[in-house]
Amino acid sequence: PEATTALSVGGMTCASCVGRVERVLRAVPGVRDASANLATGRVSVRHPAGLVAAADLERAVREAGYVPGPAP
Ligand code: 9UX
Repeated sequence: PEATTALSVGGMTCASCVGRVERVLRAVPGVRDASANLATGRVSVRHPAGLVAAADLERAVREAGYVPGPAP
Protein backbone atom coordinates (compact mmCIF):
# COMPACT_ATOMS: atom_id res chain seq x y z
CA PRO A 1 0.00 0.00 0.00
CA GLU A 2 0.90 3.61 -0.27
CA ALA A 3 2.41 5.28 2.77
CA THR A 4 3.19 8.83 3.78
CA THR A 5 6.36 9.96 5.50
CA ALA A 6 6.32 13.39 7.11
CA LEU A 7 9.48 15.38 7.77
CA SER A 8 10.21 18.79 9.14
CA VAL A 9 12.50 20.90 6.97
CA GLY A 10 14.43 23.81 8.43
CA GLY A 11 15.61 26.70 6.27
CA MET A 12 12.74 26.54 3.81
CA THR A 13 11.86 30.22 3.74
CA CYS A 14 10.45 31.08 0.32
CA ALA A 15 8.39 29.62 -2.50
CA SER A 16 11.52 28.71 -4.44
CA CYS A 17 12.74 26.72 -1.46
CA VAL A 18 9.47 24.82 -1.44
CA GLY A 19 9.82 23.93 -5.10
CA ARG A 20 13.43 22.87 -4.65
CA VAL A 21 12.67 20.61 -1.71
CA GLU A 22 9.75 18.98 -3.51
CA ARG A 23 11.88 18.42 -6.61
CA VAL A 24 14.77 16.73 -4.80
CA LEU A 25 12.39 14.50 -2.87
CA ARG A 26 10.53 13.45 -6.01
CA ALA A 27 13.91 12.42 -7.44
CA VAL A 28 14.49 9.89 -4.64
CA PRO A 29 13.83 6.39 -6.05
CA GLY A 30 10.40 5.12 -5.05
CA VAL A 31 8.92 8.52 -4.22
CA ARG A 32 5.61 9.18 -5.96
CA ASP A 33 4.93 12.69 -4.75
CA ALA A 34 6.19 15.28 -2.32
CA SER A 35 4.36 18.29 -0.97
CA ALA A 36 6.08 20.95 1.12
CA ASN A 37 4.28 23.50 3.28
CA LEU A 38 6.11 26.79 3.67
CA ALA A 39 3.99 27.95 6.62
CA THR A 40 4.52 24.85 8.73
CA GLY A 41 7.99 23.85 7.55
CA ARG A 42 6.75 20.35 6.93
CA VAL A 43 6.95 18.02 3.96
CA SER A 44 4.68 15.10 3.18
CA VAL A 45 6.13 12.38 0.94
CA ARG A 46 4.04 9.66 -0.71
CA HIS A 47 5.65 6.34 -1.58
CA PRO A 48 4.90 2.63 -1.51
CA ALA A 49 5.10 1.33 2.05
CA GLY A 50 8.51 -0.05 2.93
CA LEU A 51 10.19 1.09 -0.25
CA VAL A 52 11.65 4.39 0.93
CA ALA A 53 13.61 4.93 4.13
CA ALA A 54 13.20 8.18 6.03
CA ALA A 55 17.01 8.44 6.13
CA ASP A 56 17.11 8.61 2.32
CA LEU A 57 14.60 11.45 2.32
CA GLU A 58 16.53 13.27 5.00
CA ARG A 59 19.75 12.89 3.03
CA ALA A 60 18.17 14.40 -0.08
CA VAL A 61 16.88 17.35 1.92
CA ARG A 62 20.27 17.89 3.55
CA GLU A 63 22.16 17.69 0.27
CA ALA A 64 19.84 20.36 -1.14
CA GLY A 65 20.95 22.69 1.64
CA TYR A 66 18.08 22.36 4.10
CA VAL A 67 17.90 20.87 7.58
CA PRO A 68 15.74 17.77 7.90
CA GLY A 69 14.22 16.51 11.11
CA PRO A 70 11.47 14.24 12.32
CA ALA A 71 7.98 15.65 11.95
CA PRO A 72 6.97 17.24 15.26
MO1 9UX B 1 15.01 32.54 -1.90
MO2 9UX B 1 14.53 30.10 -0.66
O1 9UX B 1 16.77 33.09 -2.11
O2 9UX B 1 16.24 29.55 -0.31
S1 9UX B 1 15.16 30.33 -2.74
S2 9UX B 1 14.89 32.02 0.39
